[in-house]
Parts: sequence; C-alpha cells; structure tokens
Amino acid sequence: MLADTAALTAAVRRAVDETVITDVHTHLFPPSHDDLLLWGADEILTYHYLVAELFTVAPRELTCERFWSLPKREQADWVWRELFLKRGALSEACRGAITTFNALGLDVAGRDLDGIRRWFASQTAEEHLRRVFETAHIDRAVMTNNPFNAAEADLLARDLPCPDCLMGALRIDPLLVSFPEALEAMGRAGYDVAGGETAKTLDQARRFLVDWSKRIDPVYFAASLGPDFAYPDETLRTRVIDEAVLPAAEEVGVPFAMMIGVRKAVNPALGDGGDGVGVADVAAVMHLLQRHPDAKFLVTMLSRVNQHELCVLARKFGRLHVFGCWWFCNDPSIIDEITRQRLELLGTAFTCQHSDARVLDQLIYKWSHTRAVVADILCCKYLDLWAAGWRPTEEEVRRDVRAIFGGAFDEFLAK
Ligand code: RAT
Ligand code: ZN
Repeated sequence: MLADTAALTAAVRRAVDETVITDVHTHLFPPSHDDLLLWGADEILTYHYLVAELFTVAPRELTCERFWSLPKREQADWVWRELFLKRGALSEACRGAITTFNALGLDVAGRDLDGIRRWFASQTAEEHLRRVFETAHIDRAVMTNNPFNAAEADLLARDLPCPDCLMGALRIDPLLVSFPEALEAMGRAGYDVAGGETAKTLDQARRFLVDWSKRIDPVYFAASLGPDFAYPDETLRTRVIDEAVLPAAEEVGVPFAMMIGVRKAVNPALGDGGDGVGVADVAAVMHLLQRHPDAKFLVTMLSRVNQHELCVLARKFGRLHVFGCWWFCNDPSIIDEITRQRLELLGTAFTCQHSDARVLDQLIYKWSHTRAVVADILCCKYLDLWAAGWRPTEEEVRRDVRAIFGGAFDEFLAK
C-alpha cells in the first residue's frame, strides 16, 4: 500500500520511467535493409522536421533546390549553423537532437559536431540498434513496410534477417490515394489487374494484401489520409476499402490503421517536410465503424481540433483504438492536452504515443520527452483519485502505465 501522496507520486514517476514501451508506429528498418535504416548525426540533423524549420530562417540564397543538391553532411551543417548556433534551438525537434546526443554521452554542450560524427562513424548499425532500444527502454517497434514501393518490395521479398524487436506493418497508401501507382506495382508483381477499376481488380488487390501479409506478418495495415477523407463516397476509394482493404484485413485478422489529416505537399520543394495539416471529418471513421461491424481500426489524427471528437467516438466503439500524438501534435504542450483528454474520456483504453521515428536515434528523445509529460499528467490524475478517496497500489499504477504505453494496444490486437 502506498502510504501517502509523496509515495504515490514517487511510484507513478518510477513506473513511467521503468515501463518498457512498445512503439506502435515508426519508419525504422532492419539493419539488413542497408541504406533504408537511417541513423547517426547527419540523419538526425536533416530530419524533415528540422529541414522545414531551417527554411523558416534560411537566407534567400539557400534555395531548396540548392539545399537538396548538397551532400548530406553539408545539409546537416546548414541546420546546425542556422538553428543550433545562430539561434536558440528552442523548438521541440531541435531539443530532440540535443537530448539524443546527450543521452548517447556525446559532447553536445561543447557543440562538438565533428566529435559527435566521429563517434557515430565507429559504431555498427546492429550494435547501435541494440543500444538505442536499451536507452529508450522500448521492447518492440512497428515498422512501415510498403510493398507498393519497388525497392522495398525487393528487400522484403528476400526475407532478410530482421531483429525480433522490429514488427511489420503493411503500408497501403497507394491503393487509397494513387490507384494507378498501386495497379502498376500489383501488375509488376504478377497480379492480373489489366482490367483497371473492376471488381476483379479489387479482388486481386485483396489477394495482394493477403499474400504480402503471409510474408511479413503485419501487426496492422496502414495508410495516411488527407483532411478531405470521406467515407462512404462516390469515389473508387470507398470501393477499395469495402472490397479489398477491409476484407483482407479481416481475413488476416489485423486492424486497419488510419492516420488522418495530412495535407500532402503544401510546399513540395521541402520534400517530406512539405506536408501540412487540415481538420478532417471524424464522421468518416464513424461510418466505417457502422458499416463494417467486424472490422477493427487504429486511428490517429493530425489536427488538434479533431482530437476530442475522436475520443468520443472511441467511447462508442471498442473496435476503435486511438493512438499517438502524431507529428505536429508531438509537442509537449499538445501531448499534455491530448493525453489528459484521452485519460478523462477513455481511461487507459488508448495508446498515448508513437514515435514516428525515421531515424533510429530519435527513439531516444521521442520517448524520453513523452515520458516526462506523461509522468506529470499521471501524477495529477492519481492525486485527484487519492483526494477522491481511492488508494491505488504500486502494481496497479505499473499496470495502468504499461497499458497506455503498449499494453492496451496488445490487448486491442488480441481481441
Ligand atoms: O511524421 C512523419 O514523419 C511523417 O512524415 C509521416 O511519416 C507520417 O507519420 C506517415 O507515416 O505518413
Ligand atoms: Zn509515420
């Protein structure tokens, strides 16, 4: 039994610190996929969040075209100079790079970028992966595997070694947002899609997803969708969902993860950093739940405006699992707001965060920053409960912390 509120908050902070996290969405790859697994100083500094920030302050002579033509090391130098040396490094993405270097024992306070680079150059991907998982204190991370991408499909088809800590997820955006590209990929793989947008083609798409699932054993199917995502509507997308995606997901026994609200290529010159955000229509998710009573959905939304409505919807359907503070929401002030809202409306039946790490090392900061915010929130919530007369045990606190850091996700997958 916890004796008093000091013991209670100490137990909460210990639990948040010590809980091993499952990261439900990343863009990591196994080391065997060579260049696809990004890690090291220059990758950290050229993360697309930081590239977008660089161009908020870059001198006019540094055009995007010129930036992209530079070697990665020089791109990283630009970011370092403009955001870290000439300005205060106050953004969340800048702080993230600093947290990461520091946690790896590197001399970031001394601003020794060359020394930091030298350290990374003497590591191997395999040992670095182990070290980062240990430092971030996570057990597993879900990858993003896109079989519609020729290079990725080739690597996936070779069944290269993959550490147990990385789990597959089948990324299917082309089917929903660029159907001709999906047709081309399926055709290349030998599926009979010559008829175009017919029922037969959609059945071939279903088969494509089921076949790839046998190969990579995905935890879920996933796609990111724009703020204009509507369901049902008169477009091909509704048919693709009804006749290919959800039948395949149900056959394989996995949820469909939707990340909704990204306004793609608002400024295409920025590359991955050029996407924006828009308020989406949560009713599309509601209609999916209503029309597909056996389907399960994982959903995260990009606009802060959509968060409350999404929580309310998740209270109505146990087949909807809300996860993560995605991208522009992965900032302490917004994580704080969203996580409080979710706890208040959903108890522990949600996953409070995913890292979206594109660079291996980012697991370190994304998780340490989230842990700090969530620990503060949980202390408040448990103190409120204490004041109301409830007396939680340390084991119960640990159970509940694990729930929002991966336990509820595992339970959702299993049910
Ligand atoms: O957060 C990000 O890094 C975005 O660029 C996207 O990767 C997004 O999370 C996605 O998976 O589409
Ligand atoms: Zn992502």
